[in-house]
Formats: sequence, structure tokens, C-alpha cells
Amino acid sequence: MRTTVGIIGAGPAGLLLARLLHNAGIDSVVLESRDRAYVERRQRAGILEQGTVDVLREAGAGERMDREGLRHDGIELRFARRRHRVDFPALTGGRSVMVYAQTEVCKDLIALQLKEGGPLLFETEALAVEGAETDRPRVRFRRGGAEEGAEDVLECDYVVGCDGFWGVARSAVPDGRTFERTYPFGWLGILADVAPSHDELVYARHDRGFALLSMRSPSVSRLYLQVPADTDADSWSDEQIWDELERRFETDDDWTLRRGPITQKSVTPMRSYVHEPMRHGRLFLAGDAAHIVPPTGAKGLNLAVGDVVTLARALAHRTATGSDDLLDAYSATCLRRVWQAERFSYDMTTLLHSAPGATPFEDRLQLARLDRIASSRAAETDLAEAYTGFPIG
Ligand code: FAS
Ligand code: PHB
Repeated sequence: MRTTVGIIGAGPAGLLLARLLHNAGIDSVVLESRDRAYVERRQRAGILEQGTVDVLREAGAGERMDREGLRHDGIELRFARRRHRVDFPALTGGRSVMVYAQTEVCKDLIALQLKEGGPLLFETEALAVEGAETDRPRVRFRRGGAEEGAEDVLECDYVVGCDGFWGVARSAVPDGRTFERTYPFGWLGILADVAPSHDELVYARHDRGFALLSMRSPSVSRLYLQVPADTDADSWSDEQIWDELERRFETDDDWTLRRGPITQKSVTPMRSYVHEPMRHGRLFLAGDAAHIVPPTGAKGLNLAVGDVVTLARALAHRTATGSDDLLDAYSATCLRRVWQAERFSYDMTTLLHSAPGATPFEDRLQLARLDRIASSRAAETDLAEAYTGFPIG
């Protein structure tokens, strides 16, 4: 098989890249190890920055998002029974975010790809990237169901690793540098068939631990609880989960948490991770294949979008002008934005989670930082600008 751009992984990074390349008249092939149903059902991110919303619209993939997505103009910070709303448009000159789940973004991009785009091969596992230093890099892969050993090769001009944190592409970048922080806690996340108890997201800092109220639609709530990293989701009964959420969202007014049937629960580990560089010869890394952020800043999906927008522009520029300038600048351009998102996600995580062994002094510092955000327009603006999204390079 032969193509211009070989893309490993049909998560949001790989699917959006294929779409942007298609719109630029550049052919690509996407290899995805899982089946379509799995990719479309995998619960992950829920918040789209303004920049991501604009990119999906421009790429012709925003129609259902605009119909079913929920535009949010703010979030609520909750601490010490206090409530403080952060008004995004007022603090950022009009920017907001969209509640539209990653599952839905992937469904929309898959439908477009299968209708208009190049080959999207599900149940096709990439085994290795070879020849990244040459001008004919290859991806060795195995089709689903192929008997042991039956391998195939995709020959390309460029290969892009959009294969997430556990993918194969990153291992084809020799002597990379990695920067990592793991956290001694994770998130117990639930989906519940009950109308959200608030019309915007609520980030709660509580002595018992962090809690987040989010949503998937006017009738489906998505909520998270900070739990020890090694927690088994099934060790929490549904009642225990609702009781604990109620405690952590407590306020001085009569706000109440609606309960309902929990349809899904899982524990997500928390990690900050960056791999430098994001390019080796004709191999490029994008999204979780190169960097991971804890979800407290709602940055994961949006960073992946920023990477592939930058890469698609560079490949289109190369095709149009023959110049490698933007390709050569790809890694540095993305890493500048990645480190801002790492910083913000780390700050939000340490601001809102109670670290095991934290001293009363550290607890007071967290409350003082939150009080500062609630009483200083400068501090609030910094959070609003970061949350609604750093500019795509
Ligand atoms: P993805 O991991 O989404 O996609 C990579 C794809 O590559 C997958 O489909 C995988 O099957 C495929 N693949 C892997 N190896 C392959 C191989 N060898 N051959 C072929 N295909 C291969 N972000 C938030 O903002 N909020 C959240 O609540 C949130 N929750 C998350 C929960 C979890 C459990 C995880 C892991 C991430 C979460 N994130 C969240 C971050 C998330 O949104 C990621 O940033 C986003 O999925 C990144 O997209 P991709 O880079 O496309 O990687
Ligand atoms: C989600 O809706 O899944 C979500 C929202 C905001 C976050 C993390 C997850 O910070």
C-alpha cells in the first residue's frame, strides 16, 4: 500500500488530521487497531475550547456539534461552601467553550471519513514505523483476523503517530527526552441518566477531595470524584458515590444534587507527560502519543487538535511551496503550547485536589489561591484565558 501521509490511530488526532489533509487535497490512510464501535463508545473528554470548535466548523465537521453541543459561558469554582462563577466572555473578550463529548466528535469525523475521505482501516494494528530517517518511511501492520505473522506494509512520504500514550510510534523516535509527573490519585468517573444539577460545570475543592460536575446532554450527567490511584471502581456502590458527591459539593445555600441511575463507572489515572521532540525525520507525533495532561484543565483533546492543525498547515505548505520550514518548526511550535497546557493542568490539579499527607498549612494555601481567583480580576482572567484555550501556533 502507498499513500502520502500514513496516520496511526483513529482517535480525535488521527481522524481530524485525515479530514484536514483531505480538505487540503493530500491523501492519507488511517490505521486503527480497535473496531469502530469501540472507538465511538470510548468515554473520554467532554469540553471543546473555542479554537477547537472553530477548527471543526471550518473542517466541515461542526454541523451536529452546533445542533447538539451545549455552549457554556462559564464554570463554577466551589470551595469552603462558597460558590464563585468565572464568566468566560466577560474575561476573554467573548470566548466560551462547548460541551460536546469526544465520542461524538469521533463519530462525526468517522462518518465524514468513510463518506468522503481516504481509507480508514479498523482492526488494523500498526506494529512498527521504519525508515523515518529516509524519504520513504513505512508502517508495518497486521490486519484484523490475519493469521499470526501475516503482515503488510504501508509506504508513505510521511508517517504521523496519533496512536495515543500506549501506541508504537513514539518508540521510533530515538533519544527523545521525557518529562513526567504521576499523581497519587485518580478520578472515579460516572455517567448517570439524570438531568445535570447545574447548568455549567462545577469544580469543587473539598477537604475530602476533588469533585467535578459535568454533563453529556440535558438528560445525562457526567461526574467525577477524586479517589486513591489504585481504586477499583466496583468497590464503590452507587449510593456511596452519590453520598460522597453530595458532601463534596456542599454549599451554604439550598443547592441540591440530583441523583439518578448510574450507567457507567471507571477510574482514570492522572499523569502529566511530555515527550520531546515531537518529530524524527519523516515521523511526527501528535496528541497523547507525545503528551498527556491530567483532565482537570480539560485540555487533552484540545491539545491533540492544536497539534494536527499545526501539522496539516505544515504539510499543505510543503505540498504548495516545496518548503520544509513549517515542518521543521512543527515540534517547537507545538511544544510551546503543550507546556502552557501542562502548566495550567498541573496548576488546576494541585489547586483543587487534596494530596495525601497535605498539611493544614497547604490546605490553607489552596483556599487562599481560590480566594485570590474569586476576588482578583487578573487572577480570574488568567484562568479564563487558559480554560477557553491557548492560541493554535
Ligand atoms: P487517543 O488515545 O484518543 O487515540 C489513539 C488511537 O490510536 C486509539 O483509537 C487507539 O486504539 C489507536 N492505537 C493505539 N495503538 C495503535 C496501533 N499500534 N495501531 C493502530 N492504532 C493504534 N481529556 C479531557 O479533556 N477530559 C477527560 O475527561 C478525559 N478523560 C480521559 C480519560 C481517559 C481514560 C484517557 C486515556 C484520556 C482522557 N482525556 C480526557 C484525554 C483524552 O481526551 C485524550 O487527550 C485524547 O483522547 C487524545 O486523543 P488522541 O491523541 O487522538 O489519542
Ligand atoms: C468531562 O466532561 O468529561 C470533563 C469536563 C471537564 C474536565 C474533565 C472532564 O476538566
